[in-house]
Amino acid sequence: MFCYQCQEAAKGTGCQIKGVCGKDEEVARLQDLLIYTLKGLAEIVVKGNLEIENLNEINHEVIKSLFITITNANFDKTAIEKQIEKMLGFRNELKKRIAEIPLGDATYFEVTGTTSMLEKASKAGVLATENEDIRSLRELVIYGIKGMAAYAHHALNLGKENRDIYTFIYEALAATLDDALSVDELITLTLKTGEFGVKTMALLDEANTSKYGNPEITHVNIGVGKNPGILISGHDLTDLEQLLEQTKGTDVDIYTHSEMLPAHYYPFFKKYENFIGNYGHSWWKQLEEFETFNGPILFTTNCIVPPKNEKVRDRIFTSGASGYPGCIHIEANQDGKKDFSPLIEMAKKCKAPIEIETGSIVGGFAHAQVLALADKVIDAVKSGAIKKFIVMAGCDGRMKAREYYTEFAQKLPTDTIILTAGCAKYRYNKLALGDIDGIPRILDAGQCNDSYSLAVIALKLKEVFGLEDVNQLPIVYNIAWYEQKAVIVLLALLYLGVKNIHLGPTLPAFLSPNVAKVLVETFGIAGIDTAEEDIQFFMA
Ligand code: SF4
Ligand code: SF3
Repeated sequence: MFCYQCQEAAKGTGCQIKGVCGKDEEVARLQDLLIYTLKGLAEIVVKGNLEIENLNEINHEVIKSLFITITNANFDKTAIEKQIEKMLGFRNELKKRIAEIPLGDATYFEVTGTTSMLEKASKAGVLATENEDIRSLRELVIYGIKGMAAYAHHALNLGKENRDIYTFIYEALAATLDDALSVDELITLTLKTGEFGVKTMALLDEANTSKYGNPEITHVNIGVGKNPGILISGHDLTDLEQLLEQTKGTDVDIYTHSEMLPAHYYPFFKKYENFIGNYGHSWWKQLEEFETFNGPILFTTNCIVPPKNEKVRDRIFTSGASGYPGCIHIEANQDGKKDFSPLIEMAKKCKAPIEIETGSIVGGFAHAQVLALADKVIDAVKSGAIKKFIVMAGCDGRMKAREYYTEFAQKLPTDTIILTAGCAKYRYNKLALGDIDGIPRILDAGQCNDSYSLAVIALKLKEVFGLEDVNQLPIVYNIAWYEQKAVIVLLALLYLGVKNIHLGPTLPAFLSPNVAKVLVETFGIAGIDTAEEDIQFFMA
């Protein structure tokens, strides 16, 4: 196996024996083959000029397949094999629809059973591209569309889709097979990936807010109640809605975990009396926190950490693109409805969660809420009470080097405001950083996709202050990344013209020295230093 798609790639270069994430060789290879299958299918769609409108089910399964391969989403070999078979079936069906045009191996290969899949995968992975710059750009695009697909999948679950996004995904997948594309053309494709990243995050924002209302300032309880609970993790709000509906009026409480925390900020979910609060921290602390939670856990998406304790594993359920061997997967029926009764029945027999902390955290600062406070914010900037906004959105991870973000937040001068989104916030969202004229010093917009909100806020401020360039604002970017959704967020920011983004705790292993150089020279991308030095740099 060879995988270098996330920030924790072994030795900063790539996982070759087993993933640091826990993904084993077979799962890694099957994920590679699933991606290769999608590339072949996309080549048929693109070269055959097939109408995207007529490919409904296939479009949906393509984005689900991409989502399955995101870091920490799906460790279930059987589920991935089934998805490969399904996508090969679609690929072969599409091939029949087009006239004879020359097509490549990805559109023709056949596999039967695990052994032949693994054998084929060994020639279809990342290292199949020999030139390291081409490989780097191809993977940058692939990781970007993985993130894009995840967000498109959530929007689709809410009944919103945009076929232009699917068209782009096919174009990008097929382009990664095209040996005629130059480095420059691949760089252009990378920026276009960012453009569609913006479109996808806007679509998901529309889907979320039109159904659940605009996030608003909310204090979220981090303590526990007396009833047994179900813990819901990941990013899918439709799963949460269904779970709350199915537990309404029962003695089973619902708690959010990690990236599901921002659900509390939406007005829609506030009516559920059994929606108690948020339990624990970001994803990588789950092994210990699931033990004390005592009840069943539902993963709607990433990030799953392979459970070491069987008793905990037996309480884990998955849905959507996520999966783990030995855990029950809750399938949606044709109308998208899921039956969560196995979790509810299990919860009734479990003890209530053990309290691991008390108090509350505040959030809900997505674009509508911040723009409602715009006058106050603008006055504070004009009076000098707010000197800088620091965007610290992104992902959290288990590396010790990430203590940097806590230290950075703690040491920031008191006339700064942190704008955050994604699970990166858990490194500082429980610090008592106070407020500036009533504006909390940490403004949490929501999940990683709500980084879109931070871009909307920046564009609005640019307009209000009459500036020509978003980079003239007193906003700096110190982003933490881990998995591929952060890649699409980064590409989206680059597309919007944001410069000088600092990215940590380490730069992606998949950036070859030449590609990294282009990003540094064109966009001013930089890594991180010590908290003190970076603060000095940002405040200068
Ligand atoms: Fe390694 Fe990350 Fe790939 Fe897992 S996802 S195998 S940790 S690079
Ligand atoms: Fe976190 Fe996994 Fe990326 Fe949605 S839950 S941000 S890492």
